[in-house]
Amino acid sequence: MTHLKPETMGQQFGRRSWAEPWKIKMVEPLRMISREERERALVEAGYNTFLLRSDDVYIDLLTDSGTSAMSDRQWAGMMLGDEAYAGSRNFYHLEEAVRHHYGFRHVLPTHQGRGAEHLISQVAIKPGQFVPGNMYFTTTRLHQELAGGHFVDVIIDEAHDPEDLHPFKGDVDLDKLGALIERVGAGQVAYVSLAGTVNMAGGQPVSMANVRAVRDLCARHGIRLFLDATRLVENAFFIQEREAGFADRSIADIVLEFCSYSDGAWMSAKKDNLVNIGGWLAVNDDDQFEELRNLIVVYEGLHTYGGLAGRDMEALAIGIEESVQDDHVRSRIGQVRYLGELLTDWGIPIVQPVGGHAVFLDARRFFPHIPQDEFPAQTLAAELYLDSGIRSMERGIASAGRDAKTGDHNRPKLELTRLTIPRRVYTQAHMDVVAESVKAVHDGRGSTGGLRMTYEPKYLRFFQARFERL
Ligand code: P71
Repeated sequence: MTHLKPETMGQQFGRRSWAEPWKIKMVEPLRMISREERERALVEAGYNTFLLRSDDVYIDLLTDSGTSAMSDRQWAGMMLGDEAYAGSRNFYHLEEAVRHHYGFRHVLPTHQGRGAEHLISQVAIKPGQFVPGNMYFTTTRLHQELAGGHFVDVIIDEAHDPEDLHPFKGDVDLDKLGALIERVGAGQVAYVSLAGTVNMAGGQPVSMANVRAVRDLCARHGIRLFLDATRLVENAFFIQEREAGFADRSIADIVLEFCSYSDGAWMSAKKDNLVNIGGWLAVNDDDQFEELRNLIVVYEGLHTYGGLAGRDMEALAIGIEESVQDDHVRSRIGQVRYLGELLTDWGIPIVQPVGGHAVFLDARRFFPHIPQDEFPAQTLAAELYLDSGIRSMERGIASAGRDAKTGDHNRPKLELTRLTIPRRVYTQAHMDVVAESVKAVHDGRGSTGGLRMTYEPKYLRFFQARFERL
């Protein structure tokens, strides 16, 4: 038997290894049920990973949303909750943290990201207006549409091609944006909706040069620019890594500059900001803030809690500060990249370059024999669960929903299954187990058939839809 000399990851790449900038103080046991039990659980869940019980899941890569491990400082902060109905001291800590790290003047807490999306959409969109954005996100677009807006995708074409290696696949195509303004008139554009990074494109970043150019174009036409800041910290990492002139700037500094080109932002704090629940909305304009501050009491709660407990706001204020630390972001994205590099090496089709929060399997190339109307990405999520109890998420035709006018499926170019990595939760060994399971499903791909949808809810159908094997 040949004896292989074990090498660390760093040695394999000819460099010194890096490690997470924390150690583990508390653990949560994992359980893996048998293949027969998984088969039963999957049928019961209608082949939809959203409908599985988490007790039946081994490694949970459904989402990075609300699944982070909080730090000891955040947990200590939870004990300092000031649960006053009005004017909680934790609100002022949160307000200060958002002002300091994102640079906006007015801050409102919300129960999570979509609460903030709802408010900004209601206040900033007049029925019939257009909302250009760098690729849709499910909840963002729905709130824009519920407010009477029409979403228009103005992301660069490269974003729709999983094999294109453009370093900033989240960039806005300025010609597309310019043409829209020309066509409908600046007065009919509610605002530009810019997300950094772009979730549905594979966690792809926007460059600083691009946000500056978008800001200039908006300024020339008197159009506002709002950010989806959900994963803007991860976006800043890519700017630091890839954009000339930013290698020596801190992540915190890059985030602040990026925000300075915008009029405000909504935030799902369940991602970058390292909390299990929470969000915020921040704007600079006084009048717009007055309107939002009034509307929030209808839907979320008083403007000093917005649906959060005092303790939640304290954990969030501390989470914001921890989230912009360079060593944290480097190790977080390093872990995602590690999984992506393993799969790339093994010839498994994934979205390139590997993004910030997840590795996206390209289900079209993974299962070339399954037509899009038979839900290849949903099928892949189901097969991965069957193989090893790993839970992933469909981001393809089921997520894209139906065209509001024709009623037909939207058929996105990207048919992806997302392996989303929670922050500070899993180790490199978990990543190895995940990679081996993806490989096993890939090896057996020829015999895998597609799915048929048997139940379809009206809104955001992917959450509760049910499927069966064809
Ligand atoms: C994710 C989520 C959570 C989610 C939402 C919808 C379907 C499936 C899973 C949420 C985001 C997001 C961006 C860029 C706003 C929200 C809404 N992402 N913008 O990726 O990624 O935030 O969940 O706190 O309401 O799993 P919210």
